[in-house]
Order: sequence, then C-alpha cells, then structure tokens
Amino acid sequence: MAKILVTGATGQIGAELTLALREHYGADNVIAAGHRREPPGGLAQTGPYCSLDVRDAAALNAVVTAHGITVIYHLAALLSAVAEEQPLQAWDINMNGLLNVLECARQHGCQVFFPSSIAAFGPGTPPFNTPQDTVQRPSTIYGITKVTGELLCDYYYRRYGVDARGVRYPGLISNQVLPGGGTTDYAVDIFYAAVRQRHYDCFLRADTQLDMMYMPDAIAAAMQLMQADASRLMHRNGFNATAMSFTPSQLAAAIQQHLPDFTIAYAIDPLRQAIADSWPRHMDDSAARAEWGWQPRYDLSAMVGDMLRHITAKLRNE
Ligand code: AKB
Repeated sequence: MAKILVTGATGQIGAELTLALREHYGADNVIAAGHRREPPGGLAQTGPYCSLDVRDAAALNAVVTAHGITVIYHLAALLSAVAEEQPLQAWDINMNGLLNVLECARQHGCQVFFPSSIAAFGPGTPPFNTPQDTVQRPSTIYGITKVTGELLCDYYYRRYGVDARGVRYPGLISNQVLPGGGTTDYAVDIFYAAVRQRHYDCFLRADTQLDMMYMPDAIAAAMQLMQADASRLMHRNGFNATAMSFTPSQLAAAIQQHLPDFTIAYAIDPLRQAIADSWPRHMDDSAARAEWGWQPRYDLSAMVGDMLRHITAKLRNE
C-alpha cells in the first residue's frame, strides 16, 4: 500500500487533494504537511498532519523515514503574483523545496508529483494551441521556478530513475481553500463577490483569455497521472492539461445566466495584467489525453453552476 506525503497540504490544491487521497488510499496512509503548526479543520480531523518547512531537508527526511513514505505530492510553493513581490523567497521555497523533495525521493525510492503551470511559458511561446514541446522562456520568477522544476524532475528521472511526474496546471477554480497570491485568483474571487454583493471589480482586463480548470478535475489529473502505466508515458513532467479557456467578461456572462443582476467592472492591476499577458491563451493538451487518458469533466457552464451552489451554501453557513 502506498504511503503518501502531501507538502503544501493547507493550500488551495493540497487541502482538497489530501482528502481525495485519504478517501482512496485510507486516511492513515496520507500524511498532510503544511507550514502551519496547527492543522486547519478538515485536515486535522481526517488523518495525520505535521508541520514542515520543505526547505529543511533534515526535517523532510525525518518525516519520510518515520512514516515509510513511498509517494510525495509536492505542492508547497509561492504563486505568481506573490512570487513577483518576493523573488528571492520564491526561488528559495520553490526551488530548494523541490530539490530537497527530489533528493529525499532519490534516497528513499519515492514517486514524486510536481505541479507545473501555464506560467512555465512566456511571451515567445505560441499563445494558441500551445504545443506540449515548445519555447519556454518565462518572464516571471514563478515561471522560471516552474520550468526549472520540470527540468529538474526530468533530470532526476533520467539520472537516478526517480519516478517524477507532473502537469502544467492552468488557473484553478475551487470553493474550499482560497488561492493565495496567483494571477488567476480573479476566477475564484468573482464567485464570492457575486454571491455576496452581486458586483466584482476585476484586476485583469475584460479580454484576458487564459486556460482554467475546476478543482475536481485538477485532483483527478494528479491522481490519474501518478497511477498511469509508465510504459505509455512519452513525457513525464510538465504535461499540458486544460479544461476550459475564457476571459473575465465571458466568465461574468456565465455567472449572469444564474444571477442576472450581477455586474463586473475593471480595475486593472498592472503587475498581474503583465503576468497574464505573458501566458498562453489556450494550450494543446493532446499529449496528456493520449499518454494517460486526461479527460476533464467540467466545462465553463458546469463549473459555474457548481461553484455558485457551493459558495452560496458556504456563505449561508458563515
Ligand atoms: C497563478 O496564477 O499563479 C497560478 C498558476 C496559473 O500557476 N494559479
């Protein structure tokens, strides 16, 4: 039976992934690790939790040894906008954290999941039907850590046989834990504002088209890729994976189908707009579909209906 460690387990992906892994592999087999000393509600009640800074290699090794870990989902990282405010810290957490995880995986024979991002591309990348293998010259520190991370994972596989795998996530939309400091966060914030005050001031331009994915699909992608037959994988890390691609004005129109009095205005944040403008508009994810059967369940309209239902219920109970 797999013994799984999830780093960054208190974050947007980590919190939901931990619960899904516990459901699948048994609660005691999934150790959640986060930077907070006290685990947040759901994580504490459903299984083991430890406080861990991934930059501390000795502490990471101790957790892996103590629990006999065989698989690491490494999600601890700073996101794009906050990384741009603190580039040195972003490098430290994103790169030294990953290097520690890969070294630990090499020593203990663990499988590794590393989430890359659309941020691994840059202004020189073809923006539409962005190929799986193409120019990767990101202009953000976050993107630089993601493309370097993809290369490091490939290196550890080739050089040491570490079974590292990963996808390039687009913007992720979810309703449990808020994203912290990303450029695509508007696509989550908008739902809370729509339900609370029927109005949202968007920090990206109306026509900023980006790839997106609903969290249940993001969780399924990670688990499916990790379970995929290795002999079918031509790539291993940085699989393009998307579910939908829309602009803020298209998302607002989809919300207005449910809440006709919802309005949107635009108050552009130059930092996040510049980051978004450097990313592709819509990726070609045919390699993921062919090599491990990637198939998203939620399109724009299914995601919007589900998000509004969940956020309405959540805010009613607050
Ligand atoms: C961000 O906006 O930084 C992230 C991402 C696309 O990687 N959501």
